[in-house]
Amino acid sequence: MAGTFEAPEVVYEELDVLLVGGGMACCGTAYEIMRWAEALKAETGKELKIKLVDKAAMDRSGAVAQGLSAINTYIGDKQDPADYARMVSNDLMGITRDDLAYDVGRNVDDSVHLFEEWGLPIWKTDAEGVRHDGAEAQKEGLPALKDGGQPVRSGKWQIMINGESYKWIVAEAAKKALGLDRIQERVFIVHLINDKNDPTRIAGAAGFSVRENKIYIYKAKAVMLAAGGCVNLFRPRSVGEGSGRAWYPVWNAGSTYAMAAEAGAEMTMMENRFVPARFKDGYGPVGAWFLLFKAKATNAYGEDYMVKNKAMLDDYPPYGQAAVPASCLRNHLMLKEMKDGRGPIYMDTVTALAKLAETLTPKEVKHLEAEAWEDFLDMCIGQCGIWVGENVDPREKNSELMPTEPYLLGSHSGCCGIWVSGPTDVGAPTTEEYDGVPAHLPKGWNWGYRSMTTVKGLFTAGDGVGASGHKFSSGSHTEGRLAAKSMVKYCLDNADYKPEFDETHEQIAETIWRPVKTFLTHKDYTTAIDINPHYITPKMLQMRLQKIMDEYVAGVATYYNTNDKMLAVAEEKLEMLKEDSLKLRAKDLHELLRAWENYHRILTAEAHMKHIQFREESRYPGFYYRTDKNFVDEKNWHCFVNSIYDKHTKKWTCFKRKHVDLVDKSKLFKAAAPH
Ligand code: SFD
Ligand code: AMP
Repeated sequence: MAGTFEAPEVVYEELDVLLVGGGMACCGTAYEIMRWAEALKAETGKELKIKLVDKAAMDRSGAVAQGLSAINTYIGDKQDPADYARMVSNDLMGITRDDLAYDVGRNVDDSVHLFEEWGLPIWKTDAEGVRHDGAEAQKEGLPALKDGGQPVRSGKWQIMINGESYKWIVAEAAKKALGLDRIQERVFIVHLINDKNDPTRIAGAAGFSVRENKIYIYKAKAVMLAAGGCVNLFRPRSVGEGSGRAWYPVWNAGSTYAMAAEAGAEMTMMENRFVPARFKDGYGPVGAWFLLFKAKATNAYGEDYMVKNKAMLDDYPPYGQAAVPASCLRNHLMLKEMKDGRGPIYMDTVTALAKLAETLTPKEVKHLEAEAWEDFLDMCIGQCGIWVGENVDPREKNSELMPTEPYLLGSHSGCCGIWVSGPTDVGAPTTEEYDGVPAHLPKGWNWGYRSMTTVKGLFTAGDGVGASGHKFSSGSHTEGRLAAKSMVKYCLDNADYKPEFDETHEQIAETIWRPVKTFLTHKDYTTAIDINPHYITPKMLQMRLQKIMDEYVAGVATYYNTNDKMLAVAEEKLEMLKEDSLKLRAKDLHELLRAWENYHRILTAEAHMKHIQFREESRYPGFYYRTDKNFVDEKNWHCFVNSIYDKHTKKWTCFKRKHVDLVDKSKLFKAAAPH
């Protein structure tokens, strides 16, 4: 359709609440908000106008698109939310918000119970201790989790599911709650709009249809921004023939972080990243292997590097040789082997399956072997292709592991994101007050509405919430639900507020359509559509971004190393790239999507770089190293690093925020040896 663009139609809508995204978090908000909105209508007759907008189709959008094999956060009846907050803190090197983690911990099981009620098959253990997979458990009539049914735990926090249709099930409930009239799919939101009279307030959002020449502008009092994390800001390991393969979903393009930052929201821990250890080339998940199959990872010579290198843990907080070392530290010990030339690293599937066969019945072994395949089929089907293509039978041949390129996210084993208001009833009462109510949380952790960012009316959840990782699918859904309640309260409390935009409809449309105009204006200058001095293709721009991040901001090219000098180079190059992004071209709607995704990636990448530069230590060894400050400095840097972006000057300001433990960490499960 190159060159056949017509001027876009501008569609304008006035709402009370806009939900941006249709992933786990937004599905949680969608489900929950209707309960409060309906109660409000029954009580006052006032009906809130609510709309959910997703760039894709909710049934298969977001990180759970392919399905999952485990729910990684389920507390159950044998541990408590404080244990969960401790685990989150331990895994993220001691700098997390206990209030947020605790709040997720005390509410998350309710979401899991709903998933089961909606039809998600959950593995169960019967009274004799025999495991049944989801369908079998249902057939046998084993009790539901909420009625005391015992899940099959793969790990302390994780439970096994038959989750190929997980997202479908969760989306169906969200759609049913909202009603299809309140849902608009295939609309990509480009930016949020601030209020003309109060720049610290949200007034709406704007985007475009990825199928039709239409620009959508929404006015809203409250906006939920839950558009996932950020993938493909670093050059991936899979290039050329493997290009496009990644662990986290490529369609999570940093929209949450970029749009929140541009709206003026305070960001937190944007230096944090997740570098998952994954099955090489296919990015297959490892959790089930480590936790359910009790497999060990070894260097090329069969040595268990977690045991061999355990003394390396002593240098690091929060607990040195903790029972379960933090994810970054597990990588740190693995990377030692790789850097010293003892790679490749292997998942010892052969020994793990042989050991299981010693204690299990042949039927149980067969079931677990099927699960080994299903784990990939559910979450990462490409890994099955690799096993089949490379003749891998996990009983006979070990598979390589590899730390991947970095990802930015706040819901999995990472904690970058947006600074939000915490729950009002966690923590000890302080001398502070909010609206006459004694505050429970440290100063600056609560300003009335749970999950609201520092921009009034702008809420977030899931990957959007910073300083509190390990929420995963269930915790993200939970956070979406928690936010829903306060969004309705916010609308009630601001019933008379009339949002006014700080830009005109014409300006909004012109900005969004700029890449199209750039293309149409210059396309005839050359005969080769992709070669033109007046514009840059989204693909080329993405490669430039990935090269900068890979080579200067601790990507795989430098074994995750960077330093102050490299960061200064990146700073300059990213600034130029941001300037050049004004020259992005879009020859069709697909490229318009790619253009704006990449713009969001640039801002996210810039935040990441600025935060790493500001934090003068290496807080996450194994995820990244600042070789000029290759240590953890508890005295000066046991704190949050937060930042604010100014959309007018296009500059970031980073600053420290005090970290406080609300949960007693001395109780942490310390053990003699890891694993
Ligand atoms: O194996 C716009 N996750 C796992 N969670 C678990 O509980 N168990 C597991 O087994 C997990 N594993 C796993 C996981 C993810 C992936 C990719 C794999 C394996 C391979 C993590 C969870 O999936 C994750 O924590 C949640 O999904 C996070 O929820 P949320 O809502 O924060 O993000 P989302 O679901 O990706 O949804 C994002 C939505 O935003 C839309 N969107 N819409 C409009 N405009 C824009 N500009 C937009 N940009 C994005 C998307 O379409 C989507 O709807 S394992 O590793 O441990
Ligand atoms: P993954 O497949 O790596 O995404 O992990 C799934 C779940 O297992 C997450 O909750 C991880 O924190 C956890 N996990 C993965 N590997 C390990 C390990 N070696 N030790 C403890 N927990 C792990």
